[in-house]
Amino acid sequence: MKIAVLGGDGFVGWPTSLHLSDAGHEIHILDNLSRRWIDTELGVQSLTPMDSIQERTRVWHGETGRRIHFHLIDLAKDYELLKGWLARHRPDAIIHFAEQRAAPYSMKSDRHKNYTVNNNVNATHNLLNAMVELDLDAHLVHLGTMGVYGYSTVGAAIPEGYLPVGIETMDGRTVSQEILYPSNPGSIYHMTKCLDQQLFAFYAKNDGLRITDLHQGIVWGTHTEQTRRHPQLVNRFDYDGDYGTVLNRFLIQAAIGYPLTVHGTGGQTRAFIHIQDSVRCIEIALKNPPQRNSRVEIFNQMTETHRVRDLAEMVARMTGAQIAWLPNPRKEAAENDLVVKNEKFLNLGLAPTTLGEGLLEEIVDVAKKFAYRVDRSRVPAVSAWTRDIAAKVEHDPEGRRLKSVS
Ligand code: USQ
Repeated sequence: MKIAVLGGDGFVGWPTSLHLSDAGHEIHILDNLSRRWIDTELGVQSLTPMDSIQERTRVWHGETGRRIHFHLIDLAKDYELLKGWLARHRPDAIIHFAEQRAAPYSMKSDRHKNYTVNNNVNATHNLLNAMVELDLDAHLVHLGTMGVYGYSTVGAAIPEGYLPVGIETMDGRTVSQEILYPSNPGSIYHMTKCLDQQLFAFYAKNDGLRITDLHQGIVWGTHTEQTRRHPQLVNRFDYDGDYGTVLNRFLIQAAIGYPLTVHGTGGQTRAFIHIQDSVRCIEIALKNPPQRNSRVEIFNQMTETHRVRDLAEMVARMTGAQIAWLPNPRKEAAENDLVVKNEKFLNLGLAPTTLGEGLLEEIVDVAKKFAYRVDRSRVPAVSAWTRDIAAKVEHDPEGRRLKSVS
């Protein structure tokens, strides 16, 4: 297949591009490199040293003889460029990762809120619009988030996208319907993924587009089979308070002797998936497209659920790290249960990689190897969800006053 990977320079986009190239597909990465600019804005860098996208694809070609093509395009801003590219290349499938994906970054300021909404919603809409205009029958696979559901405890498992409901009619009958599970975003970033869902539902209904939305949990790990093949193919690995995600952060913190930054009681339960499974799921989704004129296909792309404090205690046991119980910079439930259905991927052959498989040590080893690149002052999460909360988040675990509230 000829596959366009939008956002193919990012944390999941890059290993997905390698995985699919390895499987024999023709890969075209479209990316505006915004993630690299955001590193510059925040004054942070990936724990792992990353080469330019051109250098990465050159090394891949040298290793495998396979070419990955790169096109510098901003989906949100360059509609005509995107449309022109799609008209010329007419890919069989499009994987859409090209969105700002960090909740804390999206909550940093009014400017960051605007950027996240404008970037994410316009990128998705420009793409759908161009596909219809060009009569392009490509299968669109989108990286959504488990966060569209919210994490509330309702005593029932979260279904894969759709919820059966009974609606009472005016003449006293009950009609059954399946609706999108009520969205309940916890950040501006998560809200943009809820808006994406509405765009997909409309374009599938109105124009018959074939769309799969993958509601992914928190990704952990860094290497995949392909990124291990050469030091310059290494994936990016974020540890800072905006882009680092919880388990990877704890592992890096343990490696550099920094207290593990648990927010609140650590009672938040979240869904997780290893990066290797993430790229496998995307391949499975590509092989199982929905029919034209059917509703959006939705998969829950996660393999396990864990409570944040259990993860911290596990990492502390494994490494001897200290735990810092910090005021929570986010507005979220202090404690929640989470049960998620994920039978669709399991039935299609996914064999989950779980936390107990020795991969945690591998991440600590990677973190130790590159510990010299870590700026400890960028570890605390300083982005507060409201002004009231900002006033409470005063010091980092090492006792320094945080800049954002000074
Ligand atoms: N947390 C801590 N300490 C930390 C970092 C986070 O206790 O140092 C807590 C947070 O308060 C939160 C939980 O851990 O309760 C998860 O935070 P996270 O930063 O790991 O994940 P999140 O902000 O939800 O976002 C990440 C990805 C996003 C993806 C989402 C999937 O950045 O792109 O969509 O995970 S999900 O969480 O299932 O919605």
